[in-house]
Amino acid sequence: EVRYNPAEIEPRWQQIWAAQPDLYAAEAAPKPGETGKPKYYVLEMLPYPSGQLHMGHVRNYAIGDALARYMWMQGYNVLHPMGWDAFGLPAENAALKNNTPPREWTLSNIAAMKRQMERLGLSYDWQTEVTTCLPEYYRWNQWFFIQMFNKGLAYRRKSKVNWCPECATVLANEQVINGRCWRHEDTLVEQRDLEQWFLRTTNYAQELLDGLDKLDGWPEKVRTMQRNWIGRSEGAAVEFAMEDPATAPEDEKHLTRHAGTHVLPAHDDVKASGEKVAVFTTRIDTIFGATSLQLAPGHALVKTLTAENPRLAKEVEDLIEQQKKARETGDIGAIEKHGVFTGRYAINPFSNERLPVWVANYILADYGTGAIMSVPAHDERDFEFAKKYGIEMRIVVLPRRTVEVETDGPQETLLPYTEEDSLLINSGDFNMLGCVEAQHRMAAYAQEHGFGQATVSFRLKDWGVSRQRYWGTPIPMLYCEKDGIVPVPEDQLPVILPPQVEITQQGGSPLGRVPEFVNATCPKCGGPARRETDTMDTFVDSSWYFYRYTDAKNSSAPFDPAKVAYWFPIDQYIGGVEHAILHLIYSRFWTRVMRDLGLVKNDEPAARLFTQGMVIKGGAKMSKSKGNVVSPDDMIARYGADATRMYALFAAPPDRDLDWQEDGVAGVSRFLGKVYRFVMRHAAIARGVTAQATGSDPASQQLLRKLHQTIRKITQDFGGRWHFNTCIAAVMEMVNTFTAADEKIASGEVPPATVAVLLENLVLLLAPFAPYIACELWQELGRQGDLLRAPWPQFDEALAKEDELEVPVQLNGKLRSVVRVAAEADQDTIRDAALADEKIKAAIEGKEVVKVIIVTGKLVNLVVK
Ligand code: ANZ
Ligand code: ZN
Repeated sequence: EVRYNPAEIEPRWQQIWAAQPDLYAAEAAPKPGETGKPKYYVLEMLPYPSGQLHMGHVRNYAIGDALARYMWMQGYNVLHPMGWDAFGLPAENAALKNNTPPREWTLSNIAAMKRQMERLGLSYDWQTEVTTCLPEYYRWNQWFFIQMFNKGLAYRRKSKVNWCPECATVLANEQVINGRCWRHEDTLVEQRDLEQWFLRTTNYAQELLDGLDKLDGWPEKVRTMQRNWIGRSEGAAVEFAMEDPATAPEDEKHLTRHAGTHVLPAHDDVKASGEKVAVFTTRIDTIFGATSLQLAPGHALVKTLTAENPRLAKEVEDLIEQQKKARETGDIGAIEKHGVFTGRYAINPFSNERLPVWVANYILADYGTGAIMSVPAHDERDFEFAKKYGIEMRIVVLPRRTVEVETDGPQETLLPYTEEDSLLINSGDFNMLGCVEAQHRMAAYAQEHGFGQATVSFRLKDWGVSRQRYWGTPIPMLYCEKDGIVPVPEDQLPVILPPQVEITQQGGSPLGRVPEFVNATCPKCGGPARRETDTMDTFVDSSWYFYRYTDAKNSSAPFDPAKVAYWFPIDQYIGGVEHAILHLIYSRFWTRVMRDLGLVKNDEPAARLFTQGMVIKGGAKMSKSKGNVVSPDDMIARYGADATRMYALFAAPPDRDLDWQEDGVAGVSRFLGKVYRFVMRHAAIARGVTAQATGSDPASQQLLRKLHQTIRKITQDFGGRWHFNTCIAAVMEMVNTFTAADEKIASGEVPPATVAVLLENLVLLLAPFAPYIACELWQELGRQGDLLRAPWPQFDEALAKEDELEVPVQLNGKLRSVVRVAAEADQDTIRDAALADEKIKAAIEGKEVVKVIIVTGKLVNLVVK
């Protein structure tokens, strides 16, 4: 008998496919007035060209490929592209290690991985390939950067930034995970003061948040992660004037802790110093309960205060050190609280009281305003702090019941009392208001009097995009002594990354050591200018690459807006959940920037997002360090690409983690062998015969029923749950049913036209999952035309319907009726049918059914009293 030999079949089809460059090419958008096919853009996240695919890639692409093939067969015009996220640090590390230039290393990795993708039989249109490290692509990063600069969306500022000593570069906030580098799990990120370029993601914070509500094609967990990352808080900003220390009461003019624990009404002589401290609070309603102000150690005013006070300076140093440590261990929220009284007071604009001003390690410099009013009676953290330092607590909010009935109750035991469905007390004109109403009124009052207003605070920060690295897009900016920051004129783009750059481990941007690169001419004054030597974060590249696929060869614009208007939004995006915050927020931001530049009409890049589970081995994520990596090449060599991909879909539902087991791949390979032999055994019968379900004999009926049930299952799953594991299991079951009928097929008991139906459809159902064997068998069946565009089989409900059985129903052993149920009905269904039968209902009227005995498919006996 013939043997299934993927090592022979697969390379042959690779050659056939490679000779047809348009095989997977999308059709152009229909011209106005034409109605084309409906479009479908299916996209898998582009890989970093590390040198070889891992199983996570294989799984991701097997899902996308099955979907793309299915949608073609459903008659859609499908765009299914692939590209390379080709800038980034590993290329520089490899250059250091092997002395290969990053460009060569990257391009040869791309070639190797592309070969692997071809071997896997993935249906990409390589004519739209995008490689982000090539000037054809990155010049548009530069162009976008200049557009953003001109709109004030790209700006340069000195600030505290995250620095990974291992990467020797700055990282965006999104790239710091629990205080560590996203690339180096064990490397603590440091804070440095540097001049950096930022993109104003915060301009779109509200829109990015609101947009999530409409993204119902995205997993809820991703939307929740983004909501938390954006972190919107409604509250108020309130300005406190600093008291002029010269006017402070005599006995408080020394720095003691004790002095800083009490709140006193400001007396008439107290004057403001002119300095102001703004606080951000979500609970302005508790402002009469504020008993201190707390500044972050990094707050601007702290610098002024410590300048005059070395003892304070020393203590603040300690606080900074503690914050740094806490950041490193990951959880600054759980920091052990410490603080120091500054010796100064501020004036509460609502109560006209003097609040001691402290510096505390639990206040962050980069959230809100970097300063808070501390309300120990109503905030957990403030409570803990005040208890430690003996700072006064003041109750200004209490449960309605307590306020209205038991005013003299033991209120202290309630503290900290943080509920908001309560009433204000001890709050001047605002007494007896509910908290929420008080928040509105007090914010309005602050605004009226010019010392505050309602505001919204976001956790999201602007995106720091400067990287002190070589292998990235040069930032297209010039520094002129006369004209300051000047963008490179657009007709001088791209600013080419110089090929010969010495990469060393020493600090500073490698481009800074290339004088030919650095020294430039100012386009405004013609004088000498210095080029920016930082490069862009590689997440810039991936923020818009999927737009470029629609028009990858355009040399005069990033893309033609008409093409993007046709293809966008992406209908289905598939990738790893690890990008939920990074790439998926940046690309939502970039889309909005492009929209506001008039380039795209869509607000969101992708209508639907699917995040597949991880591939694990022996319970752990596959990784070099764990030594449990299974190479796709090995699997392909041993079992073929079809079996490898099909196993990746079969072993688990696609959203769950998949435990890779080689036995399983072997099992799928055996199944494909069984399919191959079955089809080859009967191919001669079907060849030259038009498929038509003519057989009305029971054998044909049973086979057709199984076929149509399987078509129905797979069709429904593609449209909904994507449980490809159960789809493939259903095909396996169907093949078992078919092979059990081998003799009836061979003997002609099943008519040839019906055999043709079975074989043809079996091949069609396999096509999205195992394209090589499907193409091979399609040819063996003598079917002409491209399997890729063959219509997906339709299921016929009538044919799929199970046969019915007649089941006799007895009462106390005597036959009383017969009911019809589906052949495979379960016991409950059969019992319900018996009890619902009219004759039976009449016969048991007024009696009690004490027992129901069912012999499945044969008999029901009701025992009645
Ligand atoms: C007074 C107050 C009283 C507060 C009260 C809360 C309860 P979210 O929801 O996270 O936005 N806060 C403000 N800026 C801070 C900073 N830079 N570092 C640490 N804490 C800061 O939290 C806002 C609340 O967190 C603010 O409201 C402030 O404390 C604190 F009964 O102000 B609240
Ligand atoms: Zn100039």
